[in-house]
Amino acid sequence: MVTARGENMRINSDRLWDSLMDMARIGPGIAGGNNRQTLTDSDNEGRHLFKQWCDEAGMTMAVDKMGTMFATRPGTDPDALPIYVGSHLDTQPTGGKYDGVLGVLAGLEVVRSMNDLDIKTKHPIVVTNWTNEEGARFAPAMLASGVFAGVHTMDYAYDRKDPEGKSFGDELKRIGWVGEEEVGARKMHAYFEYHIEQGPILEAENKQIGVVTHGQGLWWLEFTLAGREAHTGSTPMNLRVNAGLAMARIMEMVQGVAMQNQPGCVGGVGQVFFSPNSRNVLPGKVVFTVDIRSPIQAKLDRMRAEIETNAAEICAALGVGCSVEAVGHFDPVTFDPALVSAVRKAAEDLGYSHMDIISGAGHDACWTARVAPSTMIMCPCVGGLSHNEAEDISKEWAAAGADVLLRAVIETAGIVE
Ligand code: HGY
Ligand code: MN
Ligand code: MN
Repeated sequence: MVTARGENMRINSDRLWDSLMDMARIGPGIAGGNNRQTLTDSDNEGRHLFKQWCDEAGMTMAVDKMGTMFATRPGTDPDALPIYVGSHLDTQPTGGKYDGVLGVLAGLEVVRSMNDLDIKTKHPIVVTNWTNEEGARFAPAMLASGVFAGVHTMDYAYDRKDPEGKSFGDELKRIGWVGEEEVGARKMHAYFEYHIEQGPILEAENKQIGVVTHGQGLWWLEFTLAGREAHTGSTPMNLRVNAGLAMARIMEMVQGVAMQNQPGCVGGVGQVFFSPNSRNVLPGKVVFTVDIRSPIQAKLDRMRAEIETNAAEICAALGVGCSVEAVGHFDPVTFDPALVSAVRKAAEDLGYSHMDIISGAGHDACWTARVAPSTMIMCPCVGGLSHNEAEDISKEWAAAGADVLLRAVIETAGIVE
């Protein structure tokens, strides 16, 4: 039980907000957000700032071979497994200031506040920055936490290429963040991830806290279509082998499959590569990734099957070659009921409005849930907008979720008088 001393326990919201704004200055975007993609020089700069702050808070930093950062605040029982609090500092190319960053810096703020309040806990606390959560530069998303959970091998991860052909392993070495620690060697008592909702529900329902019970499952299906390069002007319509047209029809079909399977699923395309990508050449090759998600396993798998079957028919009708590779996947996840209850109780004790919610986005917690009790806390974001430089939250929303994180973590870590 949190003792009387903990009754009015709150984080320092000014300090949290200042840290968010300081981190946002690293890897600025072009429209007020961030472009601090994984393993870039700006990611490196953000990592060093986070390490400096952790050192100042008296924590000990360890780094594993995927570059994930683990900053430890000791507990009173050296044999007790730590409580982890984390998320990610890498952003999308046109990312916001809060996606991932809020969870890492709120974890730091939890430790800073425990230091201020001179709170000792039985279990150590470990604040975590997972490498390459976004999967924007190197697919798939949640790559380092996936290796940590035993879903991917490190060789697979090191070999992932970015659009310029650079490998994850080479880039991690280049920025100097290949740690000593074997990935997944450390064990967790529990894992908490605080994150903006990245959807419209909490704001629309006027709730301060999302008590996250589940996470959607996901497939990333990378289609490679083979057309025939030809002149866009002199090639008669009946002689075209048009991979671009096939892609357009597949994108329309994906929209239709998602709409036919409502409620509780989404489908779309965010990344397309045309080759040779010349205005007056019909594409010889088109590569694009279909992103489908649902909290319902059967629906997710049915949609995948339907999309792959329909895509093959669309391409056959146009004489376009079609191959597909799953480049990202995780099943729907159920978070740990005891930790979910700790989050709900913390919100109630603090007097914050709250509701149960399913995470629409993927998070590192979706993988840690395979190896340790895990859960998430969410705060609203303006208009539900994320993966957009205009992503925005209020200082009050940020602080409320961090207060809940502080209380839930301490409740789980066990205060020692
Ligand atoms: O794709 C996701 O849901 C996360 O932003 N990586
Ligand atoms: Mn995120
Ligand atoms: Mn994201």
